[in-house]
Amino acid sequence: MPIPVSLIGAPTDVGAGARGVSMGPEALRVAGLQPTLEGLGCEVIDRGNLSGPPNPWQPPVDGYRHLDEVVAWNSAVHEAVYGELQQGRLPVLLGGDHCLGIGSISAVARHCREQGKKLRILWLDAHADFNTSLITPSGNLHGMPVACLCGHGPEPLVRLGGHVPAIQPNMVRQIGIRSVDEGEKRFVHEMGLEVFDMRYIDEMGMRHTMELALAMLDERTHLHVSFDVDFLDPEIAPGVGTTVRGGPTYREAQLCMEMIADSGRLASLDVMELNPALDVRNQTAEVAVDLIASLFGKSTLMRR
Ligand code: Z70
Ligand code: MN
Ligand code: MN
Ligand code: MN
Repeated sequence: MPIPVSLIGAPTDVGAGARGVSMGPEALRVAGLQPTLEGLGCEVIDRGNLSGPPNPWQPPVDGYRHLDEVVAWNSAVHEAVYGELQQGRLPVLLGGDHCLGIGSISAVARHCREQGKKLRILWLDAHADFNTSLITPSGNLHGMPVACLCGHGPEPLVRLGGHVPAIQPNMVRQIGIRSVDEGEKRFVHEMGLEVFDMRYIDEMGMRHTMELALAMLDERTHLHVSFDVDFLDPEIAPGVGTTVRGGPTYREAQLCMEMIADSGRLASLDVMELNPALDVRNQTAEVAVDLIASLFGKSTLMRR
């Protein structure tokens, strides 16, 4: 049976520190996301783009930049993702900045509670995105979604899915992390987040890392992947707001995606922080589409 996939564009950069990720959804479409997934046997509907307030480009207030706009966009994302899950479809959120992971994952968590499913979240990112208003160096909400989902953040974002907190830290596995702020580092440790940082991947390899990140999944597990494109090394993915050196190579990233595909549990996906304004001839979007193909089961040979 073909996998029913729904593409949902969320063209905004209200949570980011640089303008341009609002163009991410269209760049992914131009790079051929829909035909690529169809070529792998998925049944794909492109729902088009959500709408929301423009980016007012204001300084932070009480530790948050553009909080009202971020709430409006996340509410729209929450309803859209929840609607697709209720119809038995696999939502692919095309960002947009990573603050939208709050709307997306709170919807996934709500669906899992209602369906009695277990939830595992793989957070592929250069950043831990675990800041709060008290420790953020920037006030940018794309640096705070994991903390918000775990119940630490502004009231309207923390209760978006109706259940506080939306998720438990032990549902999350972070992979590829290499840029964490000082206060954020302490908070990650305090909350006991499971982080496979780049040092771990260097020492143990991507294969071992993914075996652990995907350990103990079963047929009741909903696997959500939140893919921040800055996870990738800037050599292959220059088109992101903040490049951070020392990320996974093309081959490491492919293996990561292939092992997720092999788990057979992928049930929702975010593709975030792609910035076409900083890209070179859409190459980062093309790399992202390549990797998403692997995530949906593209492989070189027949697998046993
Ligand atoms: C920093 C902050 C960030 C990008 C997340 C950076 C956050 N930790 N940047 N994704 N591109 O401002 O909170
Ligand atoms: Mn479901
Ligand atoms: Mn991120
Ligand atoms: Mn990031």
